[in-house]
Amino acid sequence: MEQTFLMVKPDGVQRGLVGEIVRRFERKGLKLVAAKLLQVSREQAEKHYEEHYGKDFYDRLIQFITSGPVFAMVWEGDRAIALTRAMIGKTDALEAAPGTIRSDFAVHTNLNLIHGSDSPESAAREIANYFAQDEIVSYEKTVQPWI
Ligand code: RTP
Ligand code: MG
Repeated sequence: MEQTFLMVKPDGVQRGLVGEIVRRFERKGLKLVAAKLLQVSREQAEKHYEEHYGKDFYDRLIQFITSGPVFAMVWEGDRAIALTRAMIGKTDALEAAPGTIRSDFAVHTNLNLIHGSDSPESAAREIANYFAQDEIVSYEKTVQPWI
């Protein structure tokens, strides 16, 4: 069982797409184990995007992710990291496959609505950047054996 960190970015919150995005992962059959609306701090943003430090778009990323509230979540399930990345779609909306979140709702690479962890290591690091251990809920979902 894998956990992944997903975050509706400030553009998704402003556009009222939190419900639509959550709905997709719920219907897929993944399990929501933590969620909250928050304002990303400068320190959290730098940790979040440390792999992009020094790139020409780094400052824009930090500015954007701290520009308004985000909806942070932890989802759990078999192969949750790869599945949610596939549902999110490629970084550039133009390359994202039809039916993915970015293809269906995004126009620009820098306003691409949602972040998803890309490996178990980044998931662990990102979950710890936004959630305390006691904010992650452990529970049985009775529908799980049917998925
Ligand atoms: P994310 O981390 O947000 O889930 O997106 P991703 O894995 O698809 O893309 P990543 O390579 O991690 O890049 C993080 C965010 O930086 C912006 N970006 N801009 N060439 C560019 O101008 C460029 N490349 C990346 C995107 O907003 C991307 O989501
Ligand atoms: Mg990434």
